[in-house]
Amino acid sequence: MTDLYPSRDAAEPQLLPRHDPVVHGAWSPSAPLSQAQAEGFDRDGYLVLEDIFSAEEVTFLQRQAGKLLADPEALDADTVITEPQGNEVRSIFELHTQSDAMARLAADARLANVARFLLDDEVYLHQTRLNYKPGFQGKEFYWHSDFETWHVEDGMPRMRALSMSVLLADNTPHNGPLMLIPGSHREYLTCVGITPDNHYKTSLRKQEYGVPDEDSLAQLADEHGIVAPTGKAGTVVIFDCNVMHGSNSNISPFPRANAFLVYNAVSNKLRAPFGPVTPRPDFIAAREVSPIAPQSGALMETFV
Ligand SMILES: O=C(O)CCC(=O)C(=O)O
Repeated sequence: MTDLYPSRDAAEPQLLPRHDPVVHGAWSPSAPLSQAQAEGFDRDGYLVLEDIFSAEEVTFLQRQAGKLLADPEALDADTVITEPQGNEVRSIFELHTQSDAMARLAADARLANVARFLLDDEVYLHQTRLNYKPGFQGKEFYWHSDFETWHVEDGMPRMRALSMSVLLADNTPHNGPLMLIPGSHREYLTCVGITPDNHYKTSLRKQEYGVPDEDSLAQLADEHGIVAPTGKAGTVVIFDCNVMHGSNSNISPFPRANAFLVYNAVSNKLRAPFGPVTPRPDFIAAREVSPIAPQSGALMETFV
C-alpha cells in the first residue's frame, strides 16, 4: 500500500498536500450544522459550538470530571499520565470506559451526529482523554498535528477523524487554552526522526518525536496566524485531525480542564502503524471498532 502521508522517514521536513476532504459529508438543510458552520470548518479546520449544553448539564459534567481527578488511584494506572516534572495529573485516558457519564457525553447526539456528518460515516471513539492544567502548574502541549502521530504510530490510514474538546472549565486567554493555526489542516507537515519503540511512555508527558520543526511552524503561522478560542465551560471546540495545534502552560491561578473526544470514521479504522513501531496500546488508540449509537435527551437523564 502506498503511504500517502509518510513521515519520520526523511532527513528534512516537507509540507505535503492533503489527499482527503475536510468535510466529508454533503451539506443539506437537515445537516446538524449550518452551511456557514460547515464551510467554516472546511476553511479553518476548527469550529466552536456555544451553548449546546444546559447549565445543569455543564455542572453535571464538571462534577464527573472532578470525581475522576479527585481519585486517580481508582482508575486504571496506565491511563493516568502525570506532568513531566511532578506528580500532578496531566491527562486521564479512556474517559469513556472509566466514566459512564463521559461515555454518555461522547454518544450525545449533539456531538456524535456532527461527527457523523463531518466524517460522512458511522463513527467510533479512537481516543478519549481529560487534559487537566492545574493553576500555576499545568504544562504546555507542544505544536503537533494529531494525524501525524495517529498515522505513524497507530496506523490510521486517512484524514477522516476529528476531535471535540469539551471545555469543563472556563478557557480564558490566561489559563492555556487550545491554540490552532487555522488553514494548516490543508497541508501535511512531515516530521524528522525515527520513532523509538514504546515512544508513548514518554511522549504523553512530553513529545520528542513527531515534533514539527520550527521553520515550518513559523511558515504556517506567518501564513495563517494563530487563534486561541476561549469560552465558558460547556463550549465545544471541534478540530480536524490534521490542524496544527498546541497550548501554553497555565501559570494563572485558574485551572483548565478539557475533555477531548476523538471520533474516527468506521471506514478509517486502524491498520498496522505506518512507522516502524509496535502499535500503541488500546487505551490510547482503539483497535476495536464500536460504532456509536447517538443518544438524545439531557446528559443526566440516564443517571437518575
Ligand atoms: O489540552 C490541550 O491544550 C492540547 C491537547 C492536545 O493537543 C492533544 O491532546 O492532542
